[in-house]
Amino acid sequence: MQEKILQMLREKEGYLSGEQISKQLGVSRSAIWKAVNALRQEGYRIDSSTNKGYKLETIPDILTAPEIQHGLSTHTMGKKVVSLKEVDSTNEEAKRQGAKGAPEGAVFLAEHQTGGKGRLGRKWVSLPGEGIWMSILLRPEIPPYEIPQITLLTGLAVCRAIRSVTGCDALIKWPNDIIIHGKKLVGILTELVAEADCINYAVTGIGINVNQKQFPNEIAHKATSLFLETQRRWARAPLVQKILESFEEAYDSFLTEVSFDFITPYKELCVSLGREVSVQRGEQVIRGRAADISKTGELVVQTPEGAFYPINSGEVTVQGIYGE
Ligand code: BTX
Repeated sequence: MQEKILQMLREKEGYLSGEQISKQLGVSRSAIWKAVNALRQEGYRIDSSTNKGYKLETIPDILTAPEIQHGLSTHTMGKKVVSLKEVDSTNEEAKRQGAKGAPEGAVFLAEHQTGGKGRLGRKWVSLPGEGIWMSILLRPEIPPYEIPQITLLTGLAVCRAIRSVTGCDALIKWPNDIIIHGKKLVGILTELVAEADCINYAVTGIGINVNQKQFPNEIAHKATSLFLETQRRWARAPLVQKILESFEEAYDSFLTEVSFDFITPYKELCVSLGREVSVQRGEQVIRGRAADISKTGELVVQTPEGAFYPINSGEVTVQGIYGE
């Protein structure tokens, strides 16, 4: 009922009378009062006047299902939204729910992650309220070896969404970081639950620094936020919506179009190309120039001797951009 009242208040420009709500929803005035107070607790500013009724004045910066789904134009992504105050990791939550049968496109968000994860066992700093910590559950019918392409595709979709909503010059550092002015704005972690030749489900986790004014010492030199880049706060729900829309478009094309080419636009936004890079591959370190990205998403490194190495995992350090 709370959601229905919120929807009615959104649609009404001025005041909406208690009588009208009561008639339309078939509920008592006191039930309406209770629901309005619950919405206020969530941060909605709702004015009430004895003669005129209720008026929605401001919407809080929260990542709840109603805020994300209001006006969302996707057909699958975000049709189920689970919004948590605190969780160990949204990727872990998505995997737990994936095991219980949660549908493709389910989105898991948290205000605070107590155990936010980066790649290779690293930590992702996910303090409360200022960022977007979200995971999307996917059930793609593709062989497991194609999953790295989903990571690249997510990077492209998120980068495009950030550029379109904020106008920032966000770029992609292969394979999965989004950076602005050489500092990390977004991290993406894709995880897979699969048998040898088929995927049970995949989870793509996206961490975006949005309104942080500062970072803990250990990452302050390499992390940035949209606030630090633009000197203004950003509402997070519209950004999540744009990401889901942009991701769905790319993901659908990837799954259905035989010759879908997302590598060309990816390359246009990829800051790693043309730079000197070094790649740790087991004991070996390959040094050279990032010459290209292959059709299947590998970074092609050309050594000074002229040899080409396609790299599909491992740690790449790009000169002039933070390393790990
Ligand atoms: P990564 O391994 O490329 O990056 C982790 C490294 O980035 C850390 O070692 C640290 O140096 C730096 N770092 C940590 N936190 C931040 C931050 N907030 N901003 C900038 N730099 C940072 C990237 O891993 C993948 C991160 C995915 C995070 C999402 S959040 C939602 C989902 N749930 C979850 O547990 N992980 C994903």
